[in-house]
Amino acid sequence: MENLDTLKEHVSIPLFDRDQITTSIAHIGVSNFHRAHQAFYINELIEKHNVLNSGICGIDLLDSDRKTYNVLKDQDGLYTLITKDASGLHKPQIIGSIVEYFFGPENPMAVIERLAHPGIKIISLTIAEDGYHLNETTGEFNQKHPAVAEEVTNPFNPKTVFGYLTQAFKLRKLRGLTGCTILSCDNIKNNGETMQHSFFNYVSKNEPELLPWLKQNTRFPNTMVDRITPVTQHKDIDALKKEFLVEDQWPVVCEPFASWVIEDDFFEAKPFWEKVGVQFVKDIEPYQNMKLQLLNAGHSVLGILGTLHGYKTVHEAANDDDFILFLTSFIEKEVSPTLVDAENISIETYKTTLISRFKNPNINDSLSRICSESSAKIPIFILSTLDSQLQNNKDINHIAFIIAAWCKYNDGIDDQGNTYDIIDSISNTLIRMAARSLQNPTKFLEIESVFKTLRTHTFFTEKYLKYLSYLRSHHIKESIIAFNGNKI
Ligand code: CS2
Repeated sequence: MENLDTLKEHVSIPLFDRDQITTSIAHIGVSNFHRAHQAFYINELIEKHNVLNSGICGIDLLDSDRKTYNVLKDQDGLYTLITKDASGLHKPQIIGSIVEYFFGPENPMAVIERLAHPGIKIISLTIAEDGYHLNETTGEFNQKHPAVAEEVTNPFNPKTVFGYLTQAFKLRKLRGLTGCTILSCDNIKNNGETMQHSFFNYVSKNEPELLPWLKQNTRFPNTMVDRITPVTQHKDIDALKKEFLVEDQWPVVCEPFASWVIEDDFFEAKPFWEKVGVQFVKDIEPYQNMKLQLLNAGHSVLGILGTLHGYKTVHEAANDDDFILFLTSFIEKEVSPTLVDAENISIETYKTTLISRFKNPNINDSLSRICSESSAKIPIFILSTLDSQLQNNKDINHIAFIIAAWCKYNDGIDDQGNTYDIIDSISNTLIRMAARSLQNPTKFLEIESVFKTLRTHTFFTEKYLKYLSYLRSHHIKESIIAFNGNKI
């Protein structure tokens, strides 16, 4: 990565002078997704529209991010984004919008100072569905989380995003500065509001005198983010070196499709991101529902059902006609009735593109990525649809089947006899309750943090129990075929 000029014959390189860039965005959680999405959009903004004050300061806070921190530091924040379409066209592009990079565990005060700097106008986040530490049942911030318990006794060495933000905003207040916009880019409903709720709840418990200032000095727009970005594999690194002569220790692969919709509710004037296709809207709801309930739910369906069969990737499951028939009929009968069209987006077009996005064989997205943290994903992606359908006395057969299949998924063994890991922060509970459901089939529904009171809803449980019993004695493929043919 040292000599960008020598690469330009093979890949596109940033056409701007990175030394001229100033930073106005701090991003916490420099994931593959961030690097394929926001950092890509900002790179376009700087390159095509010369918005030089849009640089990103990348920040990671978890010990487990040390390896990625070392790589990005080594590469001066540069990395290759490899966009792969279904026809096999690979377009590598070096992204230069991350111009600074900080690592919390190495120097927490430097991170706090950077977040407190008045030049930072937007603090964006990808901290994953389970990073908001909200107790699903009470709606309260989970003060008992070990990282939170540790940082409240040592506030200048924070562990969570909430601890860092609290210290940074205390400094801003003390220095007579203003606040900024906090932009959640995670796949959760009303992600901005959720962040605000978690953060304000945390502050009211741990630093209550900061709260009135924060209320006046911050904004939390909701967003919808979309671009399929798999985990980087060794073969991507090797192919980049062999085919394009680029030595990158951690490139990112993604699909051509990208979309970003944001509520127009910024602390200061909204940024010029419309120039690169970002859509600013008044109300995120129709956009987020469409995306979470179609794409993310579709992923979870293929992930759970596909893993049970023995498939390893999204495209394998999406290219199986029985699986896709099940998915499309779930979408038509149970998801579509809960969605409404919104400005500049047609649900019908999104649905059609979705299936070809899933089928793209070059993305190689692993079902283990999709199924990871399902206990946080299923309530957002699938149970919200169930709620609306139940409220309107509409069809819920597919969802009952999917939840029954998820129970069986937690047995950890596929129909070929191979085992797989359950990657989830509550994996012990999932595995235990799935095992106990062999004797007592409603047991799995007793996981309150996921299902709340669903087990008391007999209209749902009757169907769920019927499918669970069928799934326990048949392979998933047979069960899907029977379901599709209205035999169960
Ligand atoms: C996936 C998402 O994590 C998941 O389960 O559905 O990461 C998905 O790939 C992105 O939201 C695409 O926009």
